[in-house]
Amino acid sequence: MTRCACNVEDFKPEPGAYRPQQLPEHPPRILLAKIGLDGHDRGVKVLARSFRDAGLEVIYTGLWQTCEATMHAAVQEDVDVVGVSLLSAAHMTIMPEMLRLRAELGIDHVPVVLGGIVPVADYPALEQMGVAAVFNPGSPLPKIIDKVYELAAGRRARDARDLGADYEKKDVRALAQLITAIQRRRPLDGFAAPRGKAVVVGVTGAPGVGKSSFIAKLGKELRQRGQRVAVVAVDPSSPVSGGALLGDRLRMMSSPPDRDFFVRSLSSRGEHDGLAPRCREVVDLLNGFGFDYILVETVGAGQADYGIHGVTQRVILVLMPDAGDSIQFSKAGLMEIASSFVINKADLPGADATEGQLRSALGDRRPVWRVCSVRDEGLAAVADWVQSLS
Ligand code: B12
Ligand SMILES: Nc1nc2c(ncn2[C@@H]2O[C@H](COP(=O)(O)OP(=O)(O)OP(=O)(O)O)[C@@H](O)[C@H]2O)c(=O)[nH]1
Ligand SMILES: [Mg+2]
Repeated sequence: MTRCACNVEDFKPEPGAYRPQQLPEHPPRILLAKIGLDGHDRGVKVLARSFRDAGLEVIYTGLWQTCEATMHAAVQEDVDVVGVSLLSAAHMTIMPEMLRLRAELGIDHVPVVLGGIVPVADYPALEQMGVAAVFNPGSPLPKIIDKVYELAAGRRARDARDLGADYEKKDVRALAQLITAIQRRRPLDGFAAPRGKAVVVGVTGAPGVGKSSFIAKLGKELRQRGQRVAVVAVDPSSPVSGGALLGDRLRMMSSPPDRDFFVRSLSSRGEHDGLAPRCREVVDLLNGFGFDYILVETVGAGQADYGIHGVTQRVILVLMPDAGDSIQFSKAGLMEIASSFVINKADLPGADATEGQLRSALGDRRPVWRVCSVRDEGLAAVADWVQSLS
């Protein structure tokens, strides 16, 4: 393998403390994408952190995405800006396809910006095809952040009555924009979601136990059974900047994209119950849209974070091997409100012991499953239980 020509050690990221002069009341949302085989994710990660510190909500979808999956994610997430990072010299192929899909999906109002290794000679052609801005490795972060804020500020919210009419026609863009309207506390002009009959299940557990990975695979299993699935995934927002790095979606990206697997990332925006503000209204909106199952992922939870109990019919508590012993499993709070337990990462040592201690501490009939989300193992039994709730 050829080594890179440049010295990586020379790179010193600028501190991410820059904030624009005037922060808007609600954080703008940007989706950051790495498309194709380009594995250079260092720059996009620096950006994600810097955007978060500058008060933006950042949805990072991870490496090796397709144009199609990225633009479908932009629709569901109702972002204000899409940012593409390309260091693979494929920009003159990928950007026209991104813009074609933007038009096809009816989200021409969303500016698409590009950053990475892009020869200046290509800038005019990119601008002409409709790319809103191009940034190269020399671009100062404050300049990038200001431009993103400027582009996001140019967006005009649609009239709630029009959105309501399109929602009733099952337009997924209207659903996504109504979620934003709810989150941003805009008046809905009398619009109310119809009653639905979805089963609403909460998924909670400590940070990093694999909640998102588990939801991705449970959702896949339910989709294979012909069920329509929506996910609300909450990640923490910064108490300092108000921004957030919304990383749950990264585990749930599917290619080709699936219209009946709707994922919406929300930030906690100062709520302390593991959920986002107005989470129940968001769930009602998804319910009225006709999903069969709605899965709500909390922020990485602690023992006293049981707000999810009030929003969902059942709660799955995700644990992992070596997560504690029978004393932890006997404590009050989260353990009490769980309807069932998933020991994820069952491929790791200690799953047997954790299951034994959990079962002995529970002493009741609540189900316990062992799952390995990364290997797609153990999901069928959980899906059977979820379906039995209908
Ligand atoms: C580090 C590095 C690597 C690392 C990547 C580690 C990682 N996880 O990212 C490793 C060693 C793995 C690597 C491998 C390769 N690399 Co390399 N790599 C680099 C190097 C030296 C630095 C990139 C970097 O991290 N910069 C620091 C970050 C912070 O900056 P940045 O990514 O440019 O991002 C900034 C801006 O561009 C901008 N930006 C970037 N994205 C976005 C997105 C938006 C929306 C916005 C607004 C702004 C923005 O803002 C960021 C912050 O300031 C560059 C050379 C260079 N000087 O750029 C070569 C370079 C990118 N690599 C190159 C090549 C060829 C390769 C390999 C093919 C080499 C090989 N034959 O194996 C492989 C391919 C790997 C793959 N799968 O894609 C070439 C690409 C040539 C081209 N495009 O024409 C370069 C340019 C080196 C060269 N001059 O030949 N590489
Ligand atoms: N070994 C192993 N790793 C897993 C498994 N499931 C998830 N992981 C890894 O665990 C890490 C965290 O996974 P996530 O799904 O993001 O965890 P999370 O609980 O949603 O994290 P937060 O939302 O940040 O609380 C990732 O690196 C996953 O790849 C599994 O079954 N086995
Ligand atoms: Mg998660």
